[in-house]
Parts: sequence; structure tokens; C-alpha cells
Amino acid sequence: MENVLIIGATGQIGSELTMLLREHCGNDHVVAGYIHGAEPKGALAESGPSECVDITDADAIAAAVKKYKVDTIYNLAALLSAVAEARPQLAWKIGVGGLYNVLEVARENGCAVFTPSSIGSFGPGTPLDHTPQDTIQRPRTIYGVTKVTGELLSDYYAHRFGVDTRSVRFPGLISYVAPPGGGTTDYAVDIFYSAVRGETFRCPIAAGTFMDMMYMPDALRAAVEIMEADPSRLVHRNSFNVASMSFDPEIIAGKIKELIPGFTMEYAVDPLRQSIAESWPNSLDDSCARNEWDWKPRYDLDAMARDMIEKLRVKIGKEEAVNAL
Ligand code: AKB
Repeated sequence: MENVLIIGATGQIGSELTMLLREHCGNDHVVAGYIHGAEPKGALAESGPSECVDITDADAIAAAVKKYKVDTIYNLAALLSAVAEARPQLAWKIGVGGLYNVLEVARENGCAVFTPSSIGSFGPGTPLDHTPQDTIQRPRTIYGVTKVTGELLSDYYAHRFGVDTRSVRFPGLISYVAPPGGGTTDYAVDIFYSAVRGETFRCPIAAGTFMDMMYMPDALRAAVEIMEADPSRLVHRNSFNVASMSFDPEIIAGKIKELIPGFTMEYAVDPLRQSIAESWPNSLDDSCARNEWDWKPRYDLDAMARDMIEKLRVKIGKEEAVNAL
């Protein structure tokens, strides 16, 4: 990985992955690709090159790849699950049409490609507990349909054209840096903001609904490690189950109460998000990732919650100080 283009660099994963890869590969070697209206700001804008690269525009992707001699593309453009249900045509255009553009540019220019899949690629019929790497994937959400299609298309380009495509199925991602937007697992981020602000959290997911979650530093490491893995050990490519923790709202609320004793939560279940959550696994079996490229998470629920609260206290404290001026 020498010169990297990140498409969707100002989103939840992209804004952190861009900074991590700039440390890893050198600032000038990582291009932040953004769309109009979501320009990079602050350190993301100042620390390295950026280009307007709309994933629906194959020429723009090809131009950026040629200009920066890109050898690896991180394709992070997507609508998350709940918002995709409101705009299914756009979700397909970005998730599948956009991926096709990326893969064609990669085929023509010899680039490797990472396109995250998700726990959303599973659905009714999938075993819910310790979901195997290779199993039934019949999602009923457009998000899930685009993710399964993306896995298959990426594998097709690897086998048919030799494009080095690799990826992971991300669980719900928890971070204090950039907020997620329109996902089913977002409650596991929002709950921390409410807790640190001293507000009662209104939980859109019902008690007893388990989903896999992961702290962002582990997710970013997975995205880098899979692209640097020894290809001769990879039996799978698109996409590896990765896991670190699984909980329901009661368990995460209990953990937060341990750390912020006054924290309170009530339920205001959102029927759309709840039905999506119920169709997703409770916990994934990530043994293939562990065996084929030595994947190992570093954060469990306790370590993640402690770090989130510490970092959010600093972040929210700074925002409040600025607002008070
Ligand atoms: C979502 O909830 O849509 C995402 C995901 C699990 O892919 N966070």
C-alpha cells in the first residue's frame, strides 16, 4: 500500500481511517476523496491531499487514481441501513453502481480495493448465534442486498480479473470522533453522548436485541491489516466476519451506569430500526479472520466504554466551552 485513495473520506469511518493511513503511509500518500457539501475540514483538510471524487462518476475516480498514482482504493461510500430504506434507489446507485465504477477503475489501473461489508449482509435464515463465515445471506433490507452484491462482485473481480479485493463485515461501529448517520446500530454511539451530557437516553432498540459492535480503533486496524495480509494465506476475500463484543441495550446501559451512576435510559422503540436489528445476527464467529490473517480485537465492552466516556468528556467539555463564549 503506497498511494491510497479513500472514497468517502469525510464520513464516520473515512475521517478516522484517512488520518490513520496518513500516519502509516505518509501524509502525501493518502488522498481524501469527498463529495460536494462534505468537504474535509480541520486536520483532515490540512494534513494531506484531497479531491472531489463522487463514486457515481467513474471518470472522477479514474482521474484521481492517475493523478496520485493510486495503488489501493478504500471505498467507504454507502448509505447506512435505516436511511437506505428511505432511499433504496440511491442506496443501490452508490452501493452497487459506485462499487462497479471502483472495480472497473481498479481493473484498468491495477489497484487493490477494500469495500466494507456489514452484519447487515445477513438476514432471515442466517444462524443468529456465532454466525459462521460461510452461511445463508438473504437480507431483506436494500442495505443488506447491496452488501451481499458487493461481496459477490468483489470476489468476481478477484477471480475473473485478478483485482486484489479484500474486505471485512463490520459490526456496529462505536466512535467519539465523527457521528454515524442513519444506521441501526447508531444507538450504541448516541447512548454515550446522552450519558456524558447527563441526559436520559431514549433507546430506539428494544431490550433483549443483541448485535455485534466494535470500537473504532479495532475496526480501523482490521481495515488496514486485511489489506496488508499475506495473500497466500487468504482462503476467503469478501468478506471476513470480524467481531469483538455483542450486547443488547440493557447490557450497555448497565455498563454505562457502572461508570456514570446517575445515567438513565427509557425505551422509545423505532419500528424500522427494530425490525432491521431483529433480522441481524446476535454474534458473529470470526475464526476465519483469526486463522487467515491473525485478526484479534483489543477492546471489549469495558475497555471501549471507559475510553468512550473519557474521550467524550473532553470533546463535549470543549464544545460547551466554545458555546459559552
Ligand atoms: C448500520 O447500522 O447500518 C451500520 C452497519 C451495522 O452496517 N452501522
